[in-house]
Amino acid sequence: MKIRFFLFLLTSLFVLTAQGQSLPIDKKATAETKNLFLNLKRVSAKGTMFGHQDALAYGIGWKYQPGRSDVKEVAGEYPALFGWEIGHLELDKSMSLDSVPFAEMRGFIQQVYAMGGVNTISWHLNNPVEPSKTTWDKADSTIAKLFADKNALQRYNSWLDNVAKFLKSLKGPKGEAIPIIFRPFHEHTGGWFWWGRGHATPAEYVKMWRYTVDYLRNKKKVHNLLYAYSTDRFASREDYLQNWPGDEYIDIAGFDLYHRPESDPYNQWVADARKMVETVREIGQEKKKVWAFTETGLEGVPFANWWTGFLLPVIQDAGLSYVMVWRNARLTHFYAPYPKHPSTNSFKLFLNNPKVFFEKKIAAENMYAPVNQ
Ligand code: BMA
Repeated sequence: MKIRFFLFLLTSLFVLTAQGQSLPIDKKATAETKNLFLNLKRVSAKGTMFGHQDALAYGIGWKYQPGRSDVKEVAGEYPALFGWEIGHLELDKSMSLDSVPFAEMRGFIQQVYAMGGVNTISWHLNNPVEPSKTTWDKADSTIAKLFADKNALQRYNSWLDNVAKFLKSLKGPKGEAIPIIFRPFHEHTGGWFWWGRGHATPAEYVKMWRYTVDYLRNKKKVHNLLYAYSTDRFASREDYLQNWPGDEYIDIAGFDLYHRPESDPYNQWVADARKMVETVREIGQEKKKVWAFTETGLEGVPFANWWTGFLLPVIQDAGLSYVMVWRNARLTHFYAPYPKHPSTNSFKLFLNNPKVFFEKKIAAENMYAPVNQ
């Protein structure tokens, strides 16, 4: 009896420790958010979700037609993960910088949640020190200036208030908050955003990140977020971790890397991306986080075998939670196939890979239900 009790204690301790290491960074995360985090970990052992930015909002040759999605028209089903972009929410605009009305976006996010898919949000925010300047403003030391200027900081707080209000307005049928993978200040290893390399020191970046998380979580009581850190190209593990805000500030370790055959040798992207996938896997495993390929794509997908010949070798057997391609904005700027596109056959083969998850497989996984039920 005594031994059985001891064994019971020991097992409980193991389970508790494992779970303790596996919880989202927000101790007050809603039940559905906690469940999503644990399910992301569980499902990533089985396969990788495919995601598409703005998938329900528009595609090649159409805009805002209920139920439509280029991916669905090619694959017969929706992606598993959907990306949304809230740039310009901070400016009190009614639509995003990519012209998606926020009211519509809310509806799309609810639709995704209802069908068991996963939502992620990025934020190409303007420069909070000089708000008329865009996210691509390259003014140096914006973050240092922000924290040295009370008015600017107040402005940034009001931007976060807008973001918090929107995030809290995302509700499921029972009034529960819809969990969101939030991915701010992305691609910081590149120099094209005001928070990027060359325009902010690692210490400034970390300060900005922590301030943002603390404000949303502690001040605004937003508890439906998992936070994704997503670099652009990086050279090594040290490089990847240079701006890491701390294990207690990140839920998902990700990176973005586009395939640009015009500037790189044809096949270089596969080797580079694979190497980076291995690094985020190593870090994710060590730190007990989820890891993901947060943004990628080959503009226009000019290689008919891209999905199976290029993307699949990068993502396979790496425990990635998801891979997301960017938006189908127009004929000169798209990343997912649409009907009759030359890569549709390869896309269908990709979809049928047992380790690639689209909407049907992810719906069957009950991503918002408690794990072990
Ligand atoms: C870029 C392009 C832009 C867009 C921006 C933010 O990659 O797609 O057209 O405005 O992302 O979503």
